[in-house]
Amino acid sequence: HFLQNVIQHETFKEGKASVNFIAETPSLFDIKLPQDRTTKITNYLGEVIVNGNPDVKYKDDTKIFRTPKIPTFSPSEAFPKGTKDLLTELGPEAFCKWLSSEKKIQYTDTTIRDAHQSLLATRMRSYDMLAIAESYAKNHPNIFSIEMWGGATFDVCMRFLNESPWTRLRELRKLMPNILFQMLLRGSNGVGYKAYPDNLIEKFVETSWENGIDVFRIFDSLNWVKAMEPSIKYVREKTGGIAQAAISYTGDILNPNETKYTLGYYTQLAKDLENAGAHMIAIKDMAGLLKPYAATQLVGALKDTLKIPLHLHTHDTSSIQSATYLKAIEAGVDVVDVALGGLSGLTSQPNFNSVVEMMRYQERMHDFDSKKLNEFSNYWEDIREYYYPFESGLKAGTAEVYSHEIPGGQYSNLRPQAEALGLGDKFDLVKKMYEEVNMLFGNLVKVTPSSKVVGDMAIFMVTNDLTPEDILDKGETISFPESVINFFKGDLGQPLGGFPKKLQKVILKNAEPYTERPNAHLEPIDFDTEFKSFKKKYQKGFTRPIEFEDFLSYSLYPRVFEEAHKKYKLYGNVSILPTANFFYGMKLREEIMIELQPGKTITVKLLSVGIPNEDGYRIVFFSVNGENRFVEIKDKS
Ligand code: 3PY
Ligand code: ZN
Repeated sequence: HFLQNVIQHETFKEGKASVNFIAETPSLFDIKLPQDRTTKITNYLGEVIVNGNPDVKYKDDTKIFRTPKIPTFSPSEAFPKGTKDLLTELGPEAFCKWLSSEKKIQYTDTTIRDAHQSLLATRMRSYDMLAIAESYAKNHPNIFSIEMWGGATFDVCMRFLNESPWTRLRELRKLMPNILFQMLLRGSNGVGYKAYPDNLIEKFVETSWENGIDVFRIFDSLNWVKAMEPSIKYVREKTGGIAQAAISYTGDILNPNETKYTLGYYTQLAKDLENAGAHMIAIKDMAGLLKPYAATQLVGALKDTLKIPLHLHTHDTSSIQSATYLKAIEAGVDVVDVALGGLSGLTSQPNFNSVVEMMRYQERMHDFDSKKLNEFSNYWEDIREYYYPFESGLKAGTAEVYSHEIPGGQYSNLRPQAEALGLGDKFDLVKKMYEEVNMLFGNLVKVTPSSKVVGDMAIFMVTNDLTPEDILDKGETISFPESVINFFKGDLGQPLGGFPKKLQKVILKNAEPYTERPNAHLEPIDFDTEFKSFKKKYQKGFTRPIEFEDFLSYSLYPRVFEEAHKKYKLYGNVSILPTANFFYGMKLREEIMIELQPGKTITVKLLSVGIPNEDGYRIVFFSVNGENRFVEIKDKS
């Protein structure tokens, strides 16, 4: 390193180095030794041991974790044929014809996307998914699809888990090559909370397919067909995958006084999406509002209207959604979304294991090995324990959901968001305000990101002790949250029936709203030039090659990527750590195995944690493969 410093020095390169060059150039002695992977990972462990994981707000030191058991499978046997093989063989159109002709009810397993997004604030790590992936794909190859990507998982991967979402996708794909992979795409909002340039969405769709996504569930947070059309087109033109367009369900079609979100509204919306080129339609019941008898009507009407297959998604917040599935299955729905028992129910999806049993010996039964399926449920039940700080606190189903209409995926986030602002005790008020804000805003479809706007406003109003009347009367003097202002400007598109005009004026003050697609205002990305400079900037000092996928992550979430990149430089790949150690560090004398790469495993034992020295640093001693190592960690307490 010293020599490298010498030969790279300008004076030396120009041939001007005198005999005193070394003595006169102290910077030659600035030697940065490359940190090896073991040093980085022990630095991470040391940091969490001394200061905790900043994402863990409460730690229970008495907690004893059970050992999750992976159901047996044969590693040497080939993967049995599944839906992914069928899609490759048939292509999307013929595949969907096959699906329509299938009598058996089909299942999408949402455990590793929506279930943990809705129960555990999206914190599930790849480590726990990868451990079970091959066994699952070999034991249950007859699953229609695995929802495993998109929605909030994309940014949470980088923001809180120090992982690349792309690596998760590719690693899972290798271990589950036979079953369709499904993602949730927020149409023109990609996997973010705002509109992005069209050509970014196009590249994102194409690259997601190349990395392993097959089924793209496309929705818009205001059910605006115009905002979904480009994504449907990109899936059709740039991939061999399935464009599944979603109608987001709100209100109650059974209510005789409903004038906005009626049965006619939904069937027309679905027809428009079919005409826009969707291969399939999904009913996206993000809050779990579709009651059993409403399902009979809605599914029946959609089956009569559409030529393409129909998929139903719900959340079991009220605890009666398996009855909705029963009615939907009777009415002819093709696929339903379920989560494995241990991560099902409440704000998550209905219980896969139990729905399979509900259908046993019935006309549309789809056979699964229940004993094995229950073992997978038990695996997730054990794994879930690691994530206790992220539980939403909801203990039982609640009929309140029919009033506040908070989506399952938002519920598990809204409470911590409220708690962080000191509103933990006022969560009841936040839920009530959510309902009032919805009416104030004109009764919206509420799903990411429109649901976040309503949530932000509700929290803002509770914090500042404001009523809807205050907003209308004194709004001119109030500075509203940024997401609310942007929403009323038209940044998320146009809601059904338009914006309430008076309120829009109050919120926007003098700013002018627009009515065309928000993406129309955005400059396209020049991928060639921008990726080149991105690579140059971020490759420096980075131990893995920067890839185009990183550039997409950066384009969607620049600041989040930047932070994740810094942490990666510091700690390397922490996704290889067992989950308990990632969140809670290590206990004294605990010994763990870490697989640095396939075939290279190290054993790390925590020997001691010193008292802080006068500068506040503690020495943390480990034994790594029998050799002593220490790291110095600043105690931030
Ligand atoms: C998401 O967009 O993340 C959702 O889960 C919406 O329901
Ligand atoms: Zn959902």
